[in-house]
Amino acid sequence: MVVALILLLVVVASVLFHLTSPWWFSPLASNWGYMDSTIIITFWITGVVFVAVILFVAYCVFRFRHREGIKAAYEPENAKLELWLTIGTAVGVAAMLAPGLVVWYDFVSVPKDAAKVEAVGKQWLWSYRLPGKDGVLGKSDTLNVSPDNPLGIDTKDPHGQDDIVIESDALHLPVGKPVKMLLRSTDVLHDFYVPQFRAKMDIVPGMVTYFWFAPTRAGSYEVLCAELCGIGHHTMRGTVVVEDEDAYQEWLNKQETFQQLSAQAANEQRNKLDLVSRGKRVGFTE
Ligand SMILES: [Cu+2]
Repeated sequence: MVVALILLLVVVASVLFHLTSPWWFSPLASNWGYMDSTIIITFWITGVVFVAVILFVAYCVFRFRHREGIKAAYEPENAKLELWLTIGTAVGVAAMLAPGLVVWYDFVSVPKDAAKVEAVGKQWLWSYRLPGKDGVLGKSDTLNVSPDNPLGIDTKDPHGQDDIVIESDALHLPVGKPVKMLLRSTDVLHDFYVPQFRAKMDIVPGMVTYFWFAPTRAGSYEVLCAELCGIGHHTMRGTVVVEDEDAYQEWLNKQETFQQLSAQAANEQRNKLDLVSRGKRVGFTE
C-alpha cells in the first residue's frame, strides 16, 4: 500500500514540476518554431506513457499485493497483449520521430538567397568570416593558420582578400534575412549553438558543416559551444547581435578585410624588426 502511494506521488510531483517549472525554452528568436513543436510532441507522448506506466505499476502493486493463501498464476505468453503493446509502441515511436524528419528536411534545405557566414571554432573562442564584395569566401586550410592568419585563409586565392574577418568579437546579423552558417574548426570538435535560434550543428575538424536559420527578433544573444571541447569549453562563448538593416550596414562598414588585416600585421612586423635592428646598433656603438 505504501509503495503504491509513493508511486502515485511520483506521478503527481513529476507532472506538477513539469507544469510549474521555471526552466523552460528561452523565447524563440528564429524561424525554427518547429523545433519547439517537435519537443512538445515528444513531451506529450513520453509524458502520457510515463503516467500510464507508473499508474499501472502502482495498481499492480496494490491489486496483487501479498495475501495469505493466494497464489500467482504463471502466464508466459499472451499473444493478444503482446500484439497491442507492439502496435502501441510502434505508433508512439513513429509519432515522435516522423515530425523530426519533416523538420530535418527543412533544416538542410537552405534558401537560395541565404547570406553566407562562416563561424570558426577554436579552443576556446569563436571567430567569423563574411564574404567580401565579391560574395565568395576564399579558400581556407588549417595548415595556413598563423598568428597573423588565425582563420587559415589561403593568401593565394583572390576571393579571400576581401573576406571580412571578425576575430573573437560579436557577429552582427540583419533581422529577417536567412543565413547559411558554414562551420569550421581549426582544432577539435565544437558545436555552434545559440539557444534562442534553436538550430545548432557539430563542427568537425577537416570538414565544413552547415545549417541555416533566419533571425526573427532583434537583440543580443549568447553563442555557446555545445560540444565538450577541452578544459576551457565553458568559456567558449560569443555574442550574436541581431539588428535592423541600417545598423547592420553601419557595423559592416567598420569591419576590416583580410587584406587590411594582413597589411597591418606586416606593418607591425616591420616596425618590430626595425626596433630590433636599431637596438642592436645602439648596443654596438656603446
Ligand atoms: Cu568548443
